[in-house]
Amino acid sequence: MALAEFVAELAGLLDDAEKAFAAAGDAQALEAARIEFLGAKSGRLKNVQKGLAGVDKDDKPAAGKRFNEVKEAIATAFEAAKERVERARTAVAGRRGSEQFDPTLPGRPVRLGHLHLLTQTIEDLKEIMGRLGFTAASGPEIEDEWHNFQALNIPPAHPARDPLENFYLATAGAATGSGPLLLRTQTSTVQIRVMEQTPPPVRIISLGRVYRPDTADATHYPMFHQIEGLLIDRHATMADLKSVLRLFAKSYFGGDGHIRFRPSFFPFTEPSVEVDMSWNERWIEMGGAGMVDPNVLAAVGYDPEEVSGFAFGLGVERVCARRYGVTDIREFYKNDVRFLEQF
Ligand code: FA5
Repeated sequence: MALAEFVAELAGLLDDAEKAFAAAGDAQALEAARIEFLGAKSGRLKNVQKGLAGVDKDDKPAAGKRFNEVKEAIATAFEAAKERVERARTAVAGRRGSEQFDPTLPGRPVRLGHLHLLTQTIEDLKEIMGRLGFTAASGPEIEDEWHNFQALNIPPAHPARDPLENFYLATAGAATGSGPLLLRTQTSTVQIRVMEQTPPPVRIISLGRVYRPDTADATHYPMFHQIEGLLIDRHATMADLKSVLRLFAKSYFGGDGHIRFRPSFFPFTEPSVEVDMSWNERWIEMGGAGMVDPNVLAAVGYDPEEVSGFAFGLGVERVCARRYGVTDIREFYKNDVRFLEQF
């Protein structure tokens, strides 16, 4: 074979190879082109190399040199194409956010939370009652029977003390020697704790969690919050109790905050009332109240002949639901942000 013919064949091969590598759009197409031109067994470069044997003896060195140059040029063209395809691939992956980090992109905004509606409500209630001169007091959620029952004029045989009506703690009392302990069922316990510590007059509220084995429904939950109020003074009367609760309802619910009182019974108040709030043309029970029973005053060392007082305990979930139009108090505890972020 003449040298010129061999060189022309090499030139055509290089031209074809460069075009094929440049046209390959992805790794798969590039690999197909590589096999076509650089394949070890029957690639086109290999075939041309076989033609080298037929070149005239004197021209062989020149032909071999040119073959090596073209072989290198094809390899260079392949490497360049490979780099290009790789760059395109990582750019796509980077846009998907997996491999490349782009520091010029704007940051993701942080979602700020806010206080839970019930926490806001507790603050609101403290503020309103604060304006009426009541200061906030607190007590433990794990209580003994004296504060949850006995001092509140609830004797041992009373059905309210039934283990099925309470969350007693199986071992805690035995360990401390304080008698049976339970999760408090009402914030009225704090009345006792405050009166044991403070001589009259007393004007406190207490807000906190209480626990009862109640089945959850739209108006009940096994754990809920109460706001307790207690006022002890000389000559405190039922009229004072009604005024305070009416003022509270007007302040918290606004213009349509009507409440009514129904005769009722609590062991620790005499007389006792149930307090209802109006809601959508209906009356919903908001809490209990009454004049502190003389037995309770005596139990904490007060003189029932000297002082009198009133107490009330309202359901925080209930008043909050009424104010914000929430029709099911279970919503407060689902932790669904779509519900909570509305308030
Ligand atoms: C009491 O707990 C009395 N300690 C209230 C009291 C205080 C009376 C001071 C007299 C003097 P009662 O069990 O009715 O009362 O509960 C008071 C309020 O708590 C109810 O009116 C209701 O608003 C709310 N409540 C009761 N059970 C639940 C519950 N399972 N889930 C949500 N709220 C409840």
